[in-house]
Amino acid sequence: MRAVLPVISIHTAANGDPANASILVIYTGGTVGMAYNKHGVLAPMRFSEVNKLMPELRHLRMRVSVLSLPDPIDSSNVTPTNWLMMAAIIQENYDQYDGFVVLHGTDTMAYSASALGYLLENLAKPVVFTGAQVPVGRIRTDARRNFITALDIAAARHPDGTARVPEVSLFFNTLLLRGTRAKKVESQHFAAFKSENLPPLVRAGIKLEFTDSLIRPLPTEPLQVHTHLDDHVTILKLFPGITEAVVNSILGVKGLRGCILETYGSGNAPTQPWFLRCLEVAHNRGVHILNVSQCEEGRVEQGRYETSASLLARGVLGGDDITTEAAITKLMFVLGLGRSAAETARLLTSDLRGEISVL
Ligand code: ASN
Repeated sequence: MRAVLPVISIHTAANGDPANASILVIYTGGTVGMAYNKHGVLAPMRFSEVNKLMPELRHLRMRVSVLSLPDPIDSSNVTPTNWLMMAAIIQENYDQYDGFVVLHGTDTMAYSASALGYLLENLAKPVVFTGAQVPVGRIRTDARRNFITALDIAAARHPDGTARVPEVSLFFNTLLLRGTRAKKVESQHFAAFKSENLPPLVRAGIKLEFTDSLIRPLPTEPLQVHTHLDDHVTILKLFPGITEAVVNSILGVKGLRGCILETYGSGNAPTQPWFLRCLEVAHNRGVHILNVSQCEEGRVEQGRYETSASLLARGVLGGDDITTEAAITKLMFVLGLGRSAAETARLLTSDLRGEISVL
């Protein structure tokens, strides 16, 4: 049983304006809240320190409460346990808030936003991930703008009071992207995230421009928060020259249940007999293999070329236009449901949270 985390700070509009929304911020760490430590490297600060650097929070017309993970992390250290904890926090606080903002490091933000997308089924409120490339205490920080716009998006409602973006999303620089579509593409510049196969849900300029037709509709069923992720999974990225020993050792991992096979172009892979035999052996052992393209744009079309027809014949599943980030977390989620092999394969090839475009 997880200890309930205390709310560590609450801001309400300083000028006495009535709050027009109530938002819970979950602080996990990341550059957004880092400072240089005594060794001269960036490390996460506690939110009490971050808070002092963000006096703006008092000027928003919303009530902002903040929870922090017990030990804020660089997101390179994030684990499925952290994702389950974030989902549980949202479940515990779901009725008390209009929306949620997750402050997170950029390195694995697309993985975390994807994982939360799957774990939070029938979400009717916004969950917006954001972070920064430059820490909040630095003059040229992008933290303030990202954080404040994410709060605005989490608070945005239609005239009938329903949320404008009732899904897990990721805001960065000027774009709100679906969590299961986002990818970190930049480590130096501010425009760090892209979604190649789905346009942004919101563009933030002088105004917030919502593209309502792309935003997921409100669910008709109540929120269901899933509590299992199976980490018996791997990613096998192909490259010319990959050897049988490498493929065998990856697919032969004891207890492996699922593999993302990162292929070329529209889902193509070598047709050498040793390679196809490795796949066949893994498939016969019950390993689910999902074919995801190394290309950022476009989609897997198994059977278009001879080099992908051979995969189809060996039980490899087509990942359509899914990102690797959304695919590996989908694999953990679907395997965590503990369904039959046929149902697992059906779910892996179905659109669960807007992560693929079904043609
Ligand atoms: N290493 C940092 C993290 O992912 C990078 C960042 O947040 N910009 O936590």
